[in-house]
Amino acid sequence: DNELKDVEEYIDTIIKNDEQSELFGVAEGKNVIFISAESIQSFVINEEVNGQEITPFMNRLIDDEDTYYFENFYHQTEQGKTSDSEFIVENSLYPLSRGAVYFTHGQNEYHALPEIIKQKDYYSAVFHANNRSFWNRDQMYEVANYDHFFDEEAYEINDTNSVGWGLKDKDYFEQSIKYLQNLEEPFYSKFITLTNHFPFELDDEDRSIEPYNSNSNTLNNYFPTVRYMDESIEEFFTLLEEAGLYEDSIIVIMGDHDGISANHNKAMSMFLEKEEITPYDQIQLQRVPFFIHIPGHGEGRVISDIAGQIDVKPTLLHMLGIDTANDLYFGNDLFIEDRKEYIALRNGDFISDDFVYTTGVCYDRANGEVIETESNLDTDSATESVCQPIKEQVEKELSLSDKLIYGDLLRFVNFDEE
Ligand code: GP9
Ligand code: MN
Repeated sequence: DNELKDVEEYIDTIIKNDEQSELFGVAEGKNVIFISAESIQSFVINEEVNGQEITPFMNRLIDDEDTYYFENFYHQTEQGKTSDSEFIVENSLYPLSRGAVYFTHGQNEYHALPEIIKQKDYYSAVFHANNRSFWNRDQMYEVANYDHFFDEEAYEINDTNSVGWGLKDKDYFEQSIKYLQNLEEPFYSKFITLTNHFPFELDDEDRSIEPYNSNSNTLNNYFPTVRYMDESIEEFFTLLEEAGLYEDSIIVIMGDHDGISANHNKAMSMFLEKEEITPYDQIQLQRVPFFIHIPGHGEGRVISDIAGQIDVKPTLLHMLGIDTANDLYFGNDLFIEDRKEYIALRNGDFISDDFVYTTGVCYDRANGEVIETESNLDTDSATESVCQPIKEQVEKELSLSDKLIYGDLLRFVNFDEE
């Protein structure tokens, strides 16, 4: 119907183009190991607390010639938190502005990544040591066409190997490897870590660095659990090598969403050595790490272009050598030149190549200076505004994504695989 036509036309004209990425097919036939890293924000990367490096492994990974690291990559989640990030990555659609789309629209039809890669005979599995119905994952994973979900019942969980939300990340990766080794190849596997989750509890024996010292225990305890997750991922790399899985895989690491909310801004400003956390800073704090590690590739680098979770699906599909001409999505392949010039956050805020727009104010992205305030954005002089046209485009894009979801419109699309 008409709404679907609107979406298709928008995507054809605004989102997609014919440019083929230099990395198209680079991971063809390889396994994909996707690590959803709980609550990690980019401000901890290449930083120290009490004179100690917070993420030594990830910092080294950035310098590795096999790694692409995106330093201006934003999470785009809302109330659905981890599940929103999963939804964005699987579908390259926006989550909803209220509630969790995993719950509210779990009956829809989607055209998710695990389903698409079946055309290249990929087997797909999720590893997460929590109850399978949490975030309605059991239903959504089926809808997304994952072949298997290794939930908490696949793991041995007891008092000594758990903390906070459950199984400790190091034990989780250790116990996962036997399952991974037995998957049909090529596989797409998603690992969702848990230890670095609010309220950031950790046993002394697992604490390699000391907490920070501020008025926020949340921020204080965040650093040791981030470090623990960093170590657990390092150990996972070693396990993959020992299992002979490393060479034939690409490893993606993505922060799912922020871990430290604006409630802790006083402590955060102390840590960042800033007088205050402005709305501009608050947006910049929504950056999460994004790594694509391709063993043996040798051409990795740090990429500064703005990027977001919405871009992950087309990027990965193209790396796997899958054409997306018939797919519907709102992101761009991160390895093409000609991309959208903005990353839309779910509340209508955005980051563009030049601007950061939030709380009705348009900031210079380069230095955080105020360029325009609400008064000259929303008036008749809007035609002269630099942020207003992008703001309107972002609103349109979000509403088209919403239409797809509210109307369950993907059920009318013939994606015509193979
Ligand atoms: C729960 C875990 C954390 O299974 O993924 O969820 P969150 O609270 O971050 O959305
Ligand atoms: Mn999470």
